[in-house]
Amino acid sequence: MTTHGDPATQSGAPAVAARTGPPDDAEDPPATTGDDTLPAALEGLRAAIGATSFPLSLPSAEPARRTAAGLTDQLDDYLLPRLTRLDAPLLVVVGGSTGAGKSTLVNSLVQARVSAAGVLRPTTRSPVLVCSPADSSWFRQGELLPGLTRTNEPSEDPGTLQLVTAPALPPGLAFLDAPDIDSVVDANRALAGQLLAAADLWLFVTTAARYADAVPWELLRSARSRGAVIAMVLDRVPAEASDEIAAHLSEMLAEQGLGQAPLFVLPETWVDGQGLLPGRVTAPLADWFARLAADADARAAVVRQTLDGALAAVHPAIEGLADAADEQVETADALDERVQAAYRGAHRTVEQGLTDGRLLRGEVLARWQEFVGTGEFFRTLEARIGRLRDRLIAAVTGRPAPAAELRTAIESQLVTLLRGVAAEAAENAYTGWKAHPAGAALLEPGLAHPGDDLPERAERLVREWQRGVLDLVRAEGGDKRFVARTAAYAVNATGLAVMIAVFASTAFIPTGLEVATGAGTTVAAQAVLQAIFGDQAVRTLANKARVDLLDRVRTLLDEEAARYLARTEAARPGPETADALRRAATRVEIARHRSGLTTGEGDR
Ligand SMILES: Nc1nc2c(ncn2[C@@H]2O[C@H](COP(=O)(O)OP(=O)(O)OP(=O)(O)O)[C@@H](O)[C@H]2O)c(=O)[nH]1
Ligand SMILES: [Mg+2]
Repeated sequence: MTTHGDPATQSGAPAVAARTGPPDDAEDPPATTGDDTLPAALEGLRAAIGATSFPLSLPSAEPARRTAAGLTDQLDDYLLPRLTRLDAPLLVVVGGSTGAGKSTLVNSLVQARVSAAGVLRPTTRSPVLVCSPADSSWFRQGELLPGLTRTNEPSEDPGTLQLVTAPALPPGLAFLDAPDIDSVVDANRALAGQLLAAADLWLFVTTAARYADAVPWELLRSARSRGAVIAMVLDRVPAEASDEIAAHLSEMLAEQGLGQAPLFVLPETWVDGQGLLPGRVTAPLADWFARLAADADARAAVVRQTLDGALAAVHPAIEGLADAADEQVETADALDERVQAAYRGAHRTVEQGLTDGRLLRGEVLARWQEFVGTGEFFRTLEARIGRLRDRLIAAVTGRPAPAAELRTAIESQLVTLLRGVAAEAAENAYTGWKAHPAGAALLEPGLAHPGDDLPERAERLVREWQRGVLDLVRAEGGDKRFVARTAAYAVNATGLAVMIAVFASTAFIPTGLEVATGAGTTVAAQAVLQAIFGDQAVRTLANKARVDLLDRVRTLLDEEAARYLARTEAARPGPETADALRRAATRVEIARHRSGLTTGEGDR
């Protein structure tokens, strides 16, 4: 009645043991001392993974986060404890779809109802580990799967591991009945994956009805790629379809590179009053495990193969993590560049505004002409300009001295320009990020506009610059020809002239001057500007004042850009992260080869 696949895999010692040769430790002694040991290398790897994060929302980020979490779990749950106790009992994790009969099979193999089997799906929600009483202290002490709280009672909490002993089970072998792998319950699915990663041997249970489902095959492929030792159970197979289904499943296994995995085909049958399968149905599987339990070398070979396979899979997995970390850094750089380009553009606009005369229009121009028109300006200047004075004063009707008004006009004109470019830059940076998924995820609406305190800061900037110009005139103008040495007003007037010169800093007079005003004042203003620009000393001062203004504008815009850059900075992995991962993985690889674990099976 009992049928199963390739009988060759089930004769003598378990087939998996036959495939793994003894470790070649004649040349390479197992590493046990110093920093080259596998445990030390794995601790280093764990730290390197812990130092890595993938905060930017990229397609590679979520898989990388999962891989990192999975690797960390596997290091803690299995690799590190297993390496320190290579002789610990072999753990068979029973996995598969819900209702496949996993719990029923485990109960039947240990001949006791240790794990509830039932009609409600899913039944098993928290793992149940059954071992020989002799092995219970190892599993209870919690080296393996340290994150799961040990309990003696059945539990629904996926954070617990129920421990049961079964006298029928020989020492050296334990079964872990896992929740279903394709559960609708998220926690079940995650836990099943974690448990399988802690298995020395995967016992994969599927049914005649479900063996073609996709999820199990995905898991099997990943197990295979990790070099885990796998055995398959095809459960509840109707007698008439047995050959056909077994052949088809064998074919599928071969296609997936799992042709070597022992396959046990269990016929559909009735469970007894205890919910156990008849002994004759489970006999081939029970025998296979009995031989494994009795053969310490075979068990050690299984452990080595799975362990080495898992270690061999570390390097490619870490390579993927390192690439994802690099991508994070590159993306952060690219996002930064979008912001910097927007604010560079803003700075350029201000620079242009200082050369194309646009600041010399409207109010500033009107105030300048008033200012010049009073004649007070000229009293402060040297004779060369002074010669113009009489002529100009005649041309310009006397008006109150509007130095303060000119200064205010300059301030408001500059502030308007700064607010404009800051608004434009914020919008451009916002659009630039919005167009990138990782950028969009970092945005918040306020970033589309300049910072709340920008108007205030712009005003302060201009006032400080104006004060700076006056300081400059005072410091440098003391022994210059054009400043009357004593008059405070001269400093003020020259300062304003310097500011105007900054606004038209090429030695040309903006055309706006002509259109904006009546002929008389235009002549005056123009003449004065020519006189001013003709003066080397004023030009020098104007250049310094211009550089100073642009420096301050740069600082202001940098502060604006910082609102964006702080976000990428917070998200950016350190530049060393990816290299640290790669170095740690290389160290593991070297330690693995030196450890004597390597059988060749893991080097796929
Ligand atoms: N007739 C028959 N019923 C079976 C067989 N194996 C399991 N069952 C029944 O199928 C139902 C599900 O079996 P379980 O052992 O609970 O299945 P499971 O894989 O542990 O399910 P989850 O814990 O939900 O993942 C139970 O009612 C079992 O009694 C079998 O070979 N024949
Ligand atoms: Mg179950």
